Amino acid sequence: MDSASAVSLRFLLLGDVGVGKSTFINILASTLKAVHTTESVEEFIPIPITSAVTAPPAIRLPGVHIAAGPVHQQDNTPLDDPLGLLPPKVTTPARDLTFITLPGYSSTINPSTILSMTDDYLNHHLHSVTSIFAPTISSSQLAWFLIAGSHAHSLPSCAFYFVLYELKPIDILYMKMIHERVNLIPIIAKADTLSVNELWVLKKRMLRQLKLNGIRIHTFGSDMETIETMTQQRQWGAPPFVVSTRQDNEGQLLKSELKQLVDLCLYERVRHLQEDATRKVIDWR
Ligand SMILES: Nc1nc2c(ncn2[C@@H]2O[C@H](COP(=O)(O)OP(=O)(O)OP(=O)(O)O)[C@@H](O)[C@H]2O)c(=O)[nH]1
Ligand SMILES: [Mg+2]
Repeated sequence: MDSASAVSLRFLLLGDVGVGKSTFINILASTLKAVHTTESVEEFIPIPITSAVTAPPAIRLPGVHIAAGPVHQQDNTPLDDPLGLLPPKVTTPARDLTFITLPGYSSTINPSTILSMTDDYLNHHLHSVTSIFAPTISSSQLAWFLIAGSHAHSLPSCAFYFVLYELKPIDILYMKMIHERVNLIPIIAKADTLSVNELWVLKKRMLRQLKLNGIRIHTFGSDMETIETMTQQRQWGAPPFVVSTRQDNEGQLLKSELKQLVDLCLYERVRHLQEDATRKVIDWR
């Protein structure tokens, strides 16, 4: 399969300094099959003209790019295919994944610098993806391009927003600023440092706080009632996703929904991610 038919996904990692963003990328990469290349990348975003004259000419963001081949699943039984001559069935196309990290708000004396950088980052991508087209392009044509031509643009598919122990007022401010422009997926970081009971209390409280503040999160096609019911019934696999990058002696992740999150984002619900990201571009323009 050539790269043109690969699924191109771009993930942003947001959240304060030291919450585990870099470790998360490494652990996620280690769960992928058929990885061809993993390389460090940098993204440069021009600073808007309105910013202070003393500001550097561009924002430089570190990232990781992973090129993964198609995942084949051989579902022919030995009876159907005794000599193993039938081609394997492709279940997942090749993937072209980019992870871009924005600095945590404690990395500067003034946290609003980081919020405004994120604001500039999102606007830059929305402007560049829409400026390719005549303003008269229909919403359906634009949607088609954004999904089918994902290789031709670098619009983020979603933002993983890492929260440690509680949603602080600044997190709420941050999320409110971005939720209409990017798919927001809240992550409860370092879950191994909390008891299972504490995790459920936190999950429930976070959903309530998000709702109270009118923050819309990406739900992979489920409605919010379903997400709330899953949380009430203590069923894993819904946002906010509990993530731990710590492993036990057998290499199993401790208290983590990382596997479910990876399955949803990279395999099962890619289309929902792309459609929701597209809807946001259309609403924004
Ligand atoms: N207990 C625990 N520690 C973790 C986990 N993930 C990361 N850490 C530790 O937390 C520290 C920070 O992790 P990083 O991945 O560097 O965090 P970061 O968000 O990339 O940090 P900055 O890039 O500095 O903002 C390291 O010492 C990690 O080993 C986790 O799931 N559980
Ligand atoms: Mg880091």
